[in-house]
Amino acid sequence: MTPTAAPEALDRAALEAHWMPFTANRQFKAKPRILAKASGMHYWTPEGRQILDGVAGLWCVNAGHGRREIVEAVATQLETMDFAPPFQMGHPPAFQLANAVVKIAPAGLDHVFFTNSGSESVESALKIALAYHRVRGDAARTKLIGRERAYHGVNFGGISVGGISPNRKMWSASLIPGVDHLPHTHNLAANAFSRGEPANGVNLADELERIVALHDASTIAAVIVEPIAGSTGVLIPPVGYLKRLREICDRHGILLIFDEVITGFGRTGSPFAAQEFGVTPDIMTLAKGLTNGCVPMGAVLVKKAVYEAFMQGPENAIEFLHGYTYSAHPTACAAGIATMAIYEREGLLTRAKSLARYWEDAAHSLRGLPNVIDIRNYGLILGLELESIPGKVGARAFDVYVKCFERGLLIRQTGDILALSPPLIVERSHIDQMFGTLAQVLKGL
Ligand code: PXG
Repeated sequence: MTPTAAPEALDRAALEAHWMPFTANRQFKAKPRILAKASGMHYWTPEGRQILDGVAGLWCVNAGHGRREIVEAVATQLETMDFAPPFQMGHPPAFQLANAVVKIAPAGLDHVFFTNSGSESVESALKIALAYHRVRGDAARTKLIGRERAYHGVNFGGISVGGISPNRKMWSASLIPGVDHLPHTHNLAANAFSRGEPANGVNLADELERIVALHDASTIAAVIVEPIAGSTGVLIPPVGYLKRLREICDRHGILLIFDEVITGFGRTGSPFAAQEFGVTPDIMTLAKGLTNGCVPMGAVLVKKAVYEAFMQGPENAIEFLHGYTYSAHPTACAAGIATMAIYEREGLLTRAKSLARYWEDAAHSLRGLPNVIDIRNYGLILGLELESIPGKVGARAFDVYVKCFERGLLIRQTGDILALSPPLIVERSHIDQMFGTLAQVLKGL
C-alpha cells in the first residue's frame, strides 16, 4: 500500500477549519490521528502505517473496506442517474433495496422508510410511532419510553429518549416532552465477566410495568431500546429481558422499537438482534451496515399493521408528512444493494456466530490484567471496562486507545470502557492480533 496523502498537507493550520464531531478538537489538533486509506481489515495512515480495524470504522464497515462491487455500483449509479426527487417520484434502486432489506428482516417487518443516518432513523421511528396511534384514533398515546444509558443519535427526539446525560444536559430545557426512562441493565456487581447474555437482570424489564402504572397505558405510544447498547459501553441484555419487554408492550398496546443501528447486519451472529434474541419489535431503526458505511443511509422497518394503519383515507392524500431530500438517494441505494449482495454471497450476516466462541475465549483471556474490571461479549462485540482513575473518568481508557493506535490497532473508547466490533470478514489471526495488542498495552499501563 502506498500512502495517498502527503503528511505535510495536514499541518496544524490545515486542521483548524474543521470543527470535528464528538472529538476533543484542541487535543486532537495538537496531536492528530489521521487515516488516509482503507482496504479489507485495514486502514493506513498518511505515512503508510498499517492499522488493523477493530471497530469496522464505527460499527458500520461490516463487509470490510474498499469492496470493489460497491465501488462499481456507486460509480455506475452516479453515471446513470445522480439524483432523483424522492417525493411523488420513484426510481428502481429504492424499491430494489427495500425488497432486499425486507428479505433478511425478521418476519413481519415488511415495509421500509429510508433516511440518511441512524439519528434520522430514530426521529422517523418516533414520529411513525406517535402518528400510528393518532391515525388509529388513539391520540392520547403520546408518551415515549427510552432507557438510561441509551444512545439513539443526537437529534432532539433521540437525545430525549436517550439516556446519556452529557449528551442531554446542554439542551435539557429543550428536550421533547412526555418521555420517561427505564433503568439501564448494567450491573457489574452481579454480572461482571459474563459470557454472552448476563444471568441477572430480567426483573429490570418489569420496571416498564411500574412506568405504565404511573402514566397509564392509554398515554404511552412506544418503548425504544437498543437490543445491545453500544455507544454507552456495550451493555448486553440480561437473559429473558427483551422477551419480557415485548410481553409487557403487547399487554398494553405499546409499540416496541428496537434501535438496531449497531446490532443490525450480522453483528450478533444473526442478520438482526431481533432474530438472535427471538423477539420481534414493531419498528426497527437501521443505518451503518446498510451501505457498509460507504454512503450515508439509514432506514426504518415497520410491521405491516403499522404501514397499513397509515394507508387509510383518500388515495390522493399523502399518508405520512415526513421525508428527506435524500431519502432513498440513488447512490446510497446502489451501495446498499451491492452491500446486501456481498452479505448474502459471503454469508456475512451469520459469520459472527461461527467466530463468536473464539472471540469470547480471546476476550476473556484478558481477565486478570491490570485495572480490568469487566469483560463482556456477544457475537463479534467486545466491551472491556477499566477501573477509573479517581477524578479522571475516561483518562485510562483514552490512554489505551491512543497506545493501541500507536501499535497499529483501532478500537473505540467511551468513558473507561473499550469496545471492539471488527468487520465481519475478520479472521482468527486478526482476532489474535487485536487481543494480543490490547493485552500488551494493558500490561504496560
Ligand atoms: N442509534 C444507535 C444505537 C447508534 O449506535 C445512532 C443511533 C445514530 O446514528 P448516526 O448515523 O446518526 O450517528 C447510533 C450511532 C460508538 C458510537 O462509539 C456509536 C455510534 C455513534 C458514535 C459513536 O460506539 N452509533
